[in-house]
Amino acid sequence: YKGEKPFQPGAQSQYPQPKLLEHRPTELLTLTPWLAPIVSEGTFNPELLQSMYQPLNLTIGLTVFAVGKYTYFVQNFLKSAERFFMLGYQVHYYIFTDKPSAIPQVPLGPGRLLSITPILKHSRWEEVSTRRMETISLHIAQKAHREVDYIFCLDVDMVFHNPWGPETLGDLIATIHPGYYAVPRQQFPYERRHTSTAFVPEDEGDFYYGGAVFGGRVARVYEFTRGCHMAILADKANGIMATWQEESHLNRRFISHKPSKVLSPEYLWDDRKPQPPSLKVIRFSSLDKTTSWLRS
Ligand code: 2GW
Ligand code: MN
Repeated sequence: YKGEKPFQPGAQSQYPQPKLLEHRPTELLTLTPWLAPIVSEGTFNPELLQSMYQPLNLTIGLTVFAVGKYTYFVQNFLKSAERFFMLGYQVHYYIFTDKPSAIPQVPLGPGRLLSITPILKHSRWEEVSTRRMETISLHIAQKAHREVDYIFCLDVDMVFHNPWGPETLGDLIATIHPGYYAVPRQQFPYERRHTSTAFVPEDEGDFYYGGAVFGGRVARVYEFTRGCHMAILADKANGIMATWQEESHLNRRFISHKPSKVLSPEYLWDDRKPQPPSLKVIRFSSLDKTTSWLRS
């Protein structure tokens, strides 16, 4: 940490006492079998976390890709991030795009920076998707490791609707996919072909995680994205592309390299789905994209 003042226990004493024997904070599971917290509304005290993390003077990186027609999403993504993402912290947005001139100017709050990195547009969309792990790992090694403490890697076809704060910080962060949180693992859309390095047998797996939201301490995200990239390269050498591209590899890797914290689907929702009663807030959600014009 580039830390300054340490947390003073006396500074924030006015919060309810934690009770071992009473009060389930949420209907959702709050702890994985490997003792990683599962973050959802009610499991944490935002003011307390704020008073603990604010003095650490952290910088949070955020990577997004906007290639081809997806530059369309950048404006609303950034506007909403300026309203809700890590307010009161230093934030560094990293936008990877084939068309820097198409990135709109969005006014940024104090302590918030944006840099644009030009990348090539690959002809097949699967390439765009699988190159993300490579691009992120290289960018961390070359630049971001010096500039940020934590980094999140997000899809751009999404918007923030509610606060996203220091409760999301941890060594290695995975997010439960909104489509599969109530589904038995046999039905997860893992890669099921033995010939892929992303292969997961029927009786393995914890949660199905979304490729649209992962992160952690910058060094851990480097290892993670590099590991995924190596697995993608191995598949490529064997002429195989995993069912859900890098999302399949991400899921494979999170089985052997467990996340230290898991974000509930509050942090990765889908606007086309109604909000279930078990989710108290939706913080980050994908837009209903008309795939016809975007993906053609
Ligand atoms: C993607 C699919 C088909 C055609 C184009 C693209 C595309 C993606 C593109 O033309 N330009 C581009 O910048 N992207 C970036 O990749 C963009 O940041 C986008 O949010 C991200 C993932 O593509 P997306 O959002 O269209 O795919 P989803 O929402 O179905 O993504 C899930 O599955 C993907 C694997 O195919 C990823 O793992 C993703 O993280 C998942 O959320
Ligand atoms: Mn998406």
